[in-house]
Amino acid sequence: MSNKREVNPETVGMGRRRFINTAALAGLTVGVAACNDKPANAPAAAASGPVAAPAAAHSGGANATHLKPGELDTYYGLWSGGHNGDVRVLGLPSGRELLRIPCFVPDALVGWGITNESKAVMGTKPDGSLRYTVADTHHLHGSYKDGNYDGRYAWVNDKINSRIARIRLDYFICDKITELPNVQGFHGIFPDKRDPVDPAINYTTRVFCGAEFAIPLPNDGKDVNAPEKYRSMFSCVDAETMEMRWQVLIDGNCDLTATSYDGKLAATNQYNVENGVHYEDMMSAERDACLFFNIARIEEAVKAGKFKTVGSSKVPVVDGTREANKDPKTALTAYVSVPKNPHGVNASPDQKYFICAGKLSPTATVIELAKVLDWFDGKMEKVDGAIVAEVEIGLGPLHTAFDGRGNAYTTLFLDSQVVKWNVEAAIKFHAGDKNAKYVVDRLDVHYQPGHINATHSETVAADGKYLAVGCKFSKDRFLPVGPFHPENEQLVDISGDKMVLMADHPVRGEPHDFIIFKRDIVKPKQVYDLNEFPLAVKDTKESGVFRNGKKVTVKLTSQAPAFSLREFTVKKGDEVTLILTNLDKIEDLTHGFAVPKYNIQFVINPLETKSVTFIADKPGVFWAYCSTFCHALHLEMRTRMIVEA
Ligand code: CUK
Ligand code: CUA
Ligand code: CA
Repeated sequence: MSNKREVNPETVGMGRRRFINTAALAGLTVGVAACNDKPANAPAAAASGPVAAPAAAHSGGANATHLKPGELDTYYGLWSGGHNGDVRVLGLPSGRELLRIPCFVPDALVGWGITNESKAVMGTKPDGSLRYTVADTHHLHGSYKDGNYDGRYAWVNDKINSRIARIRLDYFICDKITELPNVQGFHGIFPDKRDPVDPAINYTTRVFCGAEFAIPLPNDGKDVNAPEKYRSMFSCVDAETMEMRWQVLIDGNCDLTATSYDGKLAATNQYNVENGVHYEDMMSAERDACLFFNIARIEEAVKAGKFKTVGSSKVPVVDGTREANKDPKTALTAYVSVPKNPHGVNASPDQKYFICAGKLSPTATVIELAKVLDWFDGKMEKVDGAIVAEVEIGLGPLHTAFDGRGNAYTTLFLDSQVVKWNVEAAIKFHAGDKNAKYVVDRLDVHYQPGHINATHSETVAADGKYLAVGCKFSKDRFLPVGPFHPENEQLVDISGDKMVLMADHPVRGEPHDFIIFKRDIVKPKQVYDLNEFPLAVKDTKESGVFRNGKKVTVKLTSQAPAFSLREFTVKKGDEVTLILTNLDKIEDLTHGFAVPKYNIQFVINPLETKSVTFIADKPGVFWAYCSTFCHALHLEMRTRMIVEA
């Protein structure tokens, strides 16, 4: 019997690969007719052949994905969780999920959104309830030092409510969230890699954020029916304080974001230079843009007071529109044209190029950063002179990764492939050398790939070992589980000339972007420091019930298998703040605290302190118990909360 899932041909009618291609192309209407042309260097079977035979399983050797019991992975992966609103930590090459880091939305396992500390990070309304309970994380990037990850922080966006979250990579927790003012659809995110002016600052101090949707500024109910007045902005957040530094008013929209290694440039691809409100309008122009920001000049303008503010926000907004930036010598922005509705923008590890994928155009556009700087210096007349290649690579190109050996790997959404192409060969081809074979290899993936990333891909340390591909559709690759399919994260060995598919991993929807780095980049702490927590109950003797009118503070500690208070009593109607410190300092000795009928549950790691505040509105006896298995007497680890009527 075959181990492969049976598929009823009647419900499919044709190869699934072809089916989705046809459907996707139909949805894109006539504007993408150009996409039907076969890419120049494409092998004959590439564009829309029948379902490909699965690649042979990768056998043995250093790159096997199967680790022996007890063996550790060699790489970490940080994955965005899409509209789960979380961040996931994977071990690679095994693909094992090690942790989910809650940031924007509540998480019942650890009590994120339940404890006072997490609510303070997430943001609350005046009544103390959470301001938002939904989020959509897409893009996640780590902090840099000397062009490589330094393992301090990662940042992730929330597209729904335009928030940026920071992850501390010492504890793998979210410690700050900032809501960007006056923007919607915050999508692309990228930290800078050094300061554009001060060479001593060779690490991340800013994070750039691209907003996709244009809105009236301010969005206060005026101009709602005047879409020609809607505008979008590019934002800069301080990496340390997480406060807004500045914003740039732009023409068109932002999508993804990239930064140069010298700190001088940031960019966003634009798919809506048309400022369209409907998709037909957004795809009416033949070319859109990659919009460059001159960081040093923007900050000089802010310093010189050449800015406005919008609505109640105090954040300086400089003018980055086309009209105001025609003179290269003073321009803050430069609009390099890129074919039809480009998607990603990615910085090559040789520090020279930004690459935009065409999406509705079967091309990749290579922009040389030195030439963009030449334009800003008045040394090049037309900014489009910075385009050094625009080559056909396949249908529906979205995102690009790098191997550090001069090759780029771009996902082809419509072709369900990854195309490996050589950047310098593409530049030669574009310059007229028609013998330059820039497409090196193609690999079928399953199916409809979006993001792609390789080990240390967007750093100077790109090592060309593994490539992960986020496939949006899994279709027949896993046991059926009803209509809602998992996605398929595929791992590819890129250490040789040919890409080799190594493994499929079902994932809960919907990861977008991710980064992969060597395990020695981070040194996670196994136990908290008591001093991280201002409320810490540092000694069991500090435990007790402390009353101040109707406000009651309950302080307790945990040490397996007991809480320091065997019971505690409050009165109906009291506002109770319960502070719990776990005084166990042994690695992996986590306790939990769950209170029946009061909707309280959180975990408490070694030497961690958490607090909750609630109204004791239900009289009775409530067995608060340890919810995390910690000890042979775990079930006995409880305390009685007595609420007197
Ligand atoms: S977008 Cu998801 S596949 Cu948000 Cu980076 Cu391209
Ligand atoms: Cu403490 Cu279970
Ligand atoms: Ca467009």
